[in-house]
Amino acid sequence: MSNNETRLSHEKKSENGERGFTLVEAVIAIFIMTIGLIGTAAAITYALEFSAISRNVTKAKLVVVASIEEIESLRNSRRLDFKQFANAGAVDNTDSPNQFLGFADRFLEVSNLPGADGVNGTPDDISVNPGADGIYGTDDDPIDAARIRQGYQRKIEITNLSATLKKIVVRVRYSSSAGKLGEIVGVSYLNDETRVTR
Ligand SMILES: [Ca+2]
Repeated sequence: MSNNETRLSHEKKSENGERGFTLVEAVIAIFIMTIGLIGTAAAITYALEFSAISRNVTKAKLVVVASIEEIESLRNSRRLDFKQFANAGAVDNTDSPNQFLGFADRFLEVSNLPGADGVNGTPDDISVNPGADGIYGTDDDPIDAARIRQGYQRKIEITNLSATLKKIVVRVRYSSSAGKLGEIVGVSYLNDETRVTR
């Protein structure tokens, strides 16, 4: 066999038979691909979680705004007297047509059932009836759990700044990452519109 023939047969080999992957190369390729996929999966999981949290934050903000607007509306409609806007135990019901027990001084489930007093954020929310003791907002009230907005809790704090001005702080807790709770706080000031001369 001449030298030329030998070279030819070598060239033929590399033209036709493209050399396949060795087992080690395949394993390395799969390993690199797996790392890439794990990274992608982690990014997708993070994006989904982040989007769920931001949805909860948006809803919590809406609850804060709605709570402040409801309080303003209660004042404007004179459903409650200005002096009645207070937390439980601090309400002045003197000479008021509607008796009011006050906003709860603790976090309550947020619901779309304001209870017997028609005001959201009070202890009788989600109570279907007053229970055996005949008093709304106590522990024996049967509740309508279906009306609860799952994952949100609200607390309304009212401070008297003067005889005609109150500070309203609305705190709404929502589900954040890994079972933790986030909190959105809204602050508003309520003046005694009934005293404003028109
Ligand atoms: Ca209520």
